[in-house]
Amino acid sequence: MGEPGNETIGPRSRAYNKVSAGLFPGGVSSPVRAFGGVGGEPPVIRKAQGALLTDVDGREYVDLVGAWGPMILGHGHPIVMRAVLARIRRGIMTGTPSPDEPRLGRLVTSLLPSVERLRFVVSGTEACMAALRLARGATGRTKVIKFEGCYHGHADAFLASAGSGALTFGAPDSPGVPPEVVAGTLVAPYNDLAAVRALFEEHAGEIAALFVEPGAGNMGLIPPADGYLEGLRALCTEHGALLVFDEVMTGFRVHRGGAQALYGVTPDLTTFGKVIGGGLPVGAYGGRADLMEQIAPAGPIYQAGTLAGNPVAMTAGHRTLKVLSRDGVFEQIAATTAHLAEALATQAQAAGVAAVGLSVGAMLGLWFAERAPTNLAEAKQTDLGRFRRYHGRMLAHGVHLPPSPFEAWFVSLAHDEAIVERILTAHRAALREL
Ligand code: KE4
Repeated sequence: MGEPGNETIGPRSRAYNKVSAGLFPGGVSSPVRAFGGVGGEPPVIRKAQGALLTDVDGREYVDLVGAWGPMILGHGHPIVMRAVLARIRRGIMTGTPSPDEPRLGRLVTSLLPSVERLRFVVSGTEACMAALRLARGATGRTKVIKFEGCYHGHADAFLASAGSGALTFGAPDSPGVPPEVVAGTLVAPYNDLAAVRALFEEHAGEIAALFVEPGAGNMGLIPPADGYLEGLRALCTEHGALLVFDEVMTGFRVHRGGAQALYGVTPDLTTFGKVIGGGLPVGAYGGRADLMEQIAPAGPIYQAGTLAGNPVAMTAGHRTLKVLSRDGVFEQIAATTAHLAEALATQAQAAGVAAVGLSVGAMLGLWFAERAPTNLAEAKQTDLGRFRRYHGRMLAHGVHLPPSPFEAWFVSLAHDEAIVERILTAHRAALREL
């Protein structure tokens, strides 16, 4: 938990946080929720509706976390809720084939033509872990390239950050990850094609796959530079490595067809999470049929999961994507996001605060800096202290931002003009108090 004394947090939130601190590491179910990146205590949220959260003390916040991406329609969308509640009444889980899996699967493949086959799992971590095993099994190679600041879930092989320098073997960035497990994880700076070319040349014939967030959201929002994704595609093709787009966050969020549709670059495999489940636990990996057919039981590469394809989760994901696919819906959310990013930046500059606002589809980034960073090293050079103070002041003024400068903000269909005005009013007040 962060520093005590955050005046925004009411007594009931404090009481819940105290009990949780005695039960869960850091008092939370996932580290970022503990507010360690910004200080203070998190409000304990008991209700969410539309763009609003209400905590256990009855305090209301405009939500820009959006469950870290899934709630792109806002909380409690009537079409999603009606279908989910009806599905629950027909049974929660059977562990057998259901009509709900092919219904969602066909919708996903219709939105992303590169996904000829897919497999549902229950988290983005599981999707990325399975995609790596598939890439290694299909190519007979073991090494993998990832990028500083990109996050592909907490499977051991991905918990590697660059050691000293940029072009180096991964060094574990968590105790419990044996060095040998990340010895084959090669780490390079984002948006640097020369660094990737050098890795492929140095490890010729040994690299199974390159994993990339085709729009980075785990070091703050950092879009791919012009030509970057095309360059990665060409290098992977040239060197016989699989290009894996981790679209857990960008999928259906930066474009209804994901970053691969937005940028026109086709990966060999794609991983999904978040929006694909509409807030219920769904992940997926998919891509070329010749690769996916190597997954058990069709092929020898093993992956399994008790709750995979949960019909209720399938239903939440299906209705979320159906509504998102309606003409004008995605465009409306993207337009709101772009307007908000622009207004946040211009109002900060008017207040004499250096800030850059950017948006990619329905993902938003606000940097306290003169220029938008293009990689993790530059992101770390932005005014992180100012973000910490700003986060606390925005919370005090009723806007719940992701509690870290290294996260993207998530806008939803429920963020209407009135909600946007509430955000900007809080923004102007917070800027005065920094
Ligand atoms: P999950 O296992 O958390 O469902 O997905 C892992 C993952 C994989 N790939 C990308 C691009 C991701 O953004 C994520 C998870 N994102 C974080 C938010 N930065 C989840 C929030 C959390 O860890 O609590």
